[in-house]
Amino acid sequence: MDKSIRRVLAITVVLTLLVFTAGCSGGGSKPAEEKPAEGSNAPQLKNEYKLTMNVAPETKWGQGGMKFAELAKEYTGGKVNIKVYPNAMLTGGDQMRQAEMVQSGAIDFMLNSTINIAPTIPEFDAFGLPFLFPSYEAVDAAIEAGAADPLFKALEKYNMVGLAWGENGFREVTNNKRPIKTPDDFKGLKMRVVTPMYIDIMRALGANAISMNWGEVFTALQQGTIDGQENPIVGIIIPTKIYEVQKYLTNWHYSYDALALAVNKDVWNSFPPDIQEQLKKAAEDAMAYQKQISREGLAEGIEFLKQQGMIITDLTPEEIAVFKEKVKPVYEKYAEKVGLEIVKGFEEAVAKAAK
Ligand code: X2X
Repeated sequence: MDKSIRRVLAITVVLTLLVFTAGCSGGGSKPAEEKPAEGSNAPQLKNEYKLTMNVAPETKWGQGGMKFAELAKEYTGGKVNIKVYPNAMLTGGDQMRQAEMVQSGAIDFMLNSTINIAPTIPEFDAFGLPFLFPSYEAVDAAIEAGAADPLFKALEKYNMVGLAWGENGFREVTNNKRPIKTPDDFKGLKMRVVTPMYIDIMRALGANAISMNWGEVFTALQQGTIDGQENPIVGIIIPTKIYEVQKYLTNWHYSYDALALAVNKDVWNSFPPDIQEQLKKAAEDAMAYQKQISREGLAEGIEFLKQQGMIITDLTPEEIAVFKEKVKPVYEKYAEKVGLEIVKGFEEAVAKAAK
């Protein structure tokens, strides 16, 4: 190669290197926003976070989900935008898959019944154990005493963080065949439930248990594919008009349904401490509101159901004791799955509240 050409090439290489180095060092004037330094507190927020829930926005549960999104936006000064996806639409209506999808990070948040979480995390059957809670006071006392803390701890093992407890409510049974007063009245009824614990309860009572996603229940009741279902009065039965397709309701408070407001752990860890604090407060305030509206108006609600033509059956403590005795083996089986230490924590808080 000619000497002069070689010199030109060498100079070009040196100049190129100089320009490149200057570019990389930022020259002092370039903003550093493209790549925040390691350990920087600059939040890496998404434009939108997804929250899944199994029900329509009109339900009390649904209103709680909407409230959380609203308060999250307000308390973070507009930094965290949560979009609520109702009716389990993100899992194609498969209500038991929502927890898995939050675990994997495909969905960011869930406001989910412990029933739908239990197939993934067995500890979550604790709240619903048949006839564990005699009243809302007992529920509040158990949460206050920290009985449910091991459930949020279990969530962490599944890559999720629990933010607050909400409430679907006490589940009451409805059907189209006859008033239910004794276990015998369940004989042969086609009862829709969700998970194995509830299938076992219905079978222990002599019913024909069918697992079905919530999205299909109204039509199945209407068409007579199933005879009955069980859900809370104020939270679900009234707002979703179940009374239009059901004749009989028994007020037996057999299972308490709690809601967990939870978030994917990696998403949670991506929030700086101030945003975490604001979101935690949004969760607590939204769930306090959600519980309040779920408990209001029960007496009026029952009157309304009667006006709609439903026959309401109330049970005496003695009549409830008969059902309780009948499902005791199911209680014991699932207490084992939940973990006996955890169940003991609940039982002790309930006993203390009764004093
Ligand atoms: O499926 C139900 O019955 C519902 C709406 O209560 C739950 O998601 C557990």
